[in-house]
Amino acid sequence: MHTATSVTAAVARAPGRPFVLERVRVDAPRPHEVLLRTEAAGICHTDLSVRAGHTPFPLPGVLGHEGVGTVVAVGSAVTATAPGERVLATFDSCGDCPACRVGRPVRCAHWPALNLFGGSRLDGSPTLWDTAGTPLHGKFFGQSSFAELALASDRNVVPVPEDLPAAVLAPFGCGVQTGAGAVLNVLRPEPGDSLAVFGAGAVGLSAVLAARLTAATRIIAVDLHPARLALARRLGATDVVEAGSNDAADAIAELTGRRGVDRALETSGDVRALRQAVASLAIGGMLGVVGAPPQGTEVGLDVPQLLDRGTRIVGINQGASLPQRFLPALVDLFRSGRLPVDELVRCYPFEQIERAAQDALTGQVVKPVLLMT
Ligand code: CXF
Ligand code: ZN
Repeated sequence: MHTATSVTAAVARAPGRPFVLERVRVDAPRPHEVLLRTEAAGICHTDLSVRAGHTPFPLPGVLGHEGVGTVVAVGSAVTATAPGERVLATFDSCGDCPACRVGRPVRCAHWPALNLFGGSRLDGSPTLWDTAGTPLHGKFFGQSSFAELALASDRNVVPVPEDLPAAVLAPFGCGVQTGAGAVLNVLRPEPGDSLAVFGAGAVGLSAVLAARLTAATRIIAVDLHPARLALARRLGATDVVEAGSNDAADAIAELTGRRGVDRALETSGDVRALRQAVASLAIGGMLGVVGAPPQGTEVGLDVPQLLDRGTRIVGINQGASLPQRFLPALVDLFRSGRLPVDELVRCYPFEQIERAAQDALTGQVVKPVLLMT
């Protein structure tokens, strides 16, 4: 017998079906686990991609991977946090594989099982049950935070200040970390460099905000929606390209005196945008890829041209972040006004999760955040 607590959660029952608020039972924490009372949870496109059946995670289950809350119980081996502390939940890692041991948790050998495909603890035990006692898939990104309680771990929670709004802190756990980390940890533009960001959603706009903290002198945002581009400009893009009515690579060539950009970041998950991003690079340029098309998607590339031009294309997971170090730094930058991610957020009561999801899908809202309390 387990001691589980009954709470309300948004259950994704089957691909293509809406979220349904249901009572679920959440397991008690095992030795390295941390139980949070969720205050807020952001919606990321990966949640919606799973729900659409494009990203594998077993359903029925509970999604949500940008949770903020207060610790209510910890397992016997937890020393990193304690009941009463407010924490941000991010991606999970095992702590024990070669990559984790050298401080590279995004390269954890168990990353897919812990964050996506597993739907349970690594040992296969369920963490959630419906009212009929049937197991539901949980542990999405080691948290499943579209619920009033989220079972995280001592490796995927980071303490956060009490005086900042939960709704603004939540998206740091995935979207902000992904966009800002891609720029600050991997692409690292040098003084005078140009950077093009494809896709002005939460990840792309976080990248624009982060680029403004570097000495890059040209920050070009590319998107289909004029409203997104207007926001990108307000947040620090020096130039914008409307991708619907222009060939983005041509427009970028034009903007850069036919040189191309030193750095590009693809956040949209659209393979046409990915090809344009490659075509927009200067000789020796580097493209970071963070936007995920449906599982199995491939893209054609002109290989001789890659060699001639010394192009670097790098996939970046979660901004290559070491969350315990990177997230507090980003939160401090927000506090001092240098990373105004509050501009991206719109809040919804938890009950309106379906409306929030629709508003994200239609592009009306950049980052919907659900408020549980
Ligand atoms: C995603 C990135 C693309 C693969 C699935 C996980 N990360 C966060 O949402
Ligand atoms: Zn995400």
